[in-house]
Amino acid sequence: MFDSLKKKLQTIRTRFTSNIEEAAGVEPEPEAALFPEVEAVEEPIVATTPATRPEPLVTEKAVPEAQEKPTFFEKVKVLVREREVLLREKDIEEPLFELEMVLLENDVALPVTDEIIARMRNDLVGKHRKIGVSVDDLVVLTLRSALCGVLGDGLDLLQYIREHERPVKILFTGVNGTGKTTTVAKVGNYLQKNGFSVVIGAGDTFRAGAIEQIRVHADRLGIKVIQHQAGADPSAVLFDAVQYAKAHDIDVVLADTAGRFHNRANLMNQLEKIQRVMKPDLVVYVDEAVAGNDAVIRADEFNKAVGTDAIVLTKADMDPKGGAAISVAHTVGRPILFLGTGQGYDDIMPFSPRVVVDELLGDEA
Ligand SMILES: Nc1nc2c(ncn2[C@@H]2O[C@H](COP(=O)(O)OP(=O)(O)OP(=O)(O)O)[C@@H](O)[C@H]2O)c(=O)[nH]1
Ligand SMILES: [Mg+2]
Repeated sequence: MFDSLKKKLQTIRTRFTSNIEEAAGVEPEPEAALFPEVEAVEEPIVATTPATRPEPLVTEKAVPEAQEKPTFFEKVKVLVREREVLLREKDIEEPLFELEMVLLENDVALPVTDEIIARMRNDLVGKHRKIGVSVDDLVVLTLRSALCGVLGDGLDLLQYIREHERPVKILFTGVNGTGKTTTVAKVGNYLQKNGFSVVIGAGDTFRAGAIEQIRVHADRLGIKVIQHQAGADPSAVLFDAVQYAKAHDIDVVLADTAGRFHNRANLMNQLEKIQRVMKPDLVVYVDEAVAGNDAVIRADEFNKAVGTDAIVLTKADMDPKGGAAISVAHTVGRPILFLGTGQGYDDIMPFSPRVVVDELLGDEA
């Protein structure tokens, strides 16, 4: 997942680190003032040449004192740990530009890229930054905070369901073939495993074979499906699914729908009708991570057309770039709920910005 971006970020980390180390190196740090005895340690080393050795007593006297003092290596370590550096724009201009290019190449949307760069600049430039044991720590910390800043908070579906009146009604929308039906099945499986009862509404009455497809998934998972015949009004199907849930104390209704593009007026009107009739608690927009910027643009258009409460990005397992995952929440202003990570029922990951950033900044295997 996101391997291309991950590799590039490793390179960028190194670039930032070496630039900051360089900047720290030219800073007139008060090393001598902090540890004046560093010089005194160096003197006897020079004095060991037999021709210039003045008084052997100097080294003998130094031995008991040296035992109480830190060694030269320890002093240097402390110096590095204690060092503060004031970074200027020009110190990190180059790696910032490289980071910008890497993000854009990996399909991170332009405004989101700008936001990440601005956060990095704001965190690093013109401030006294303490350089820890490793400069890389500082870089990772800053990059982590910039990425988390645009990823938002995610949405914990289990907590959402616990806190809401049952049945919680979730409507899945999106363009054709992105993984809506598979996601409905995966989410059903995930909720059942977490102790919630589920019913699925077969709301795609449009595409041939769609009802049969969701039925096969649901049968495998032992989930009840409410269905009408092909061509029926999806609002009626989903209304029935909600009624069934109410009558049987089912916790969650998952509504599958036909794929549609936001500019197909009749299909979007149909979606609005579904919303009026079913009154979903959550409208979840599903798109595929591999679509990159297209997915982000479509998600935004869908949100403007019919509203969106959360986003699922499928096929993250096939996406080396990660641009959509990084951009979509910030662009649409709605959280990512899950990432789809494969074709199996368990291949779904509740979206946690922290876990995604760990994955991106983790050390390469
Ligand atoms: N690798 C991978 N494949 C996925 C994932 N999610 C769905 N797919 C595959 O994507 C294809 C389309 O999935 P569907 O669930 O039928 O997509 P849909 O959005 O319901 O399609 P329509 O109903 O035709 O609009 C199937 O082959 C799925 O197995 C995922 O997370 N990873
Ligand atoms: Mg489908």
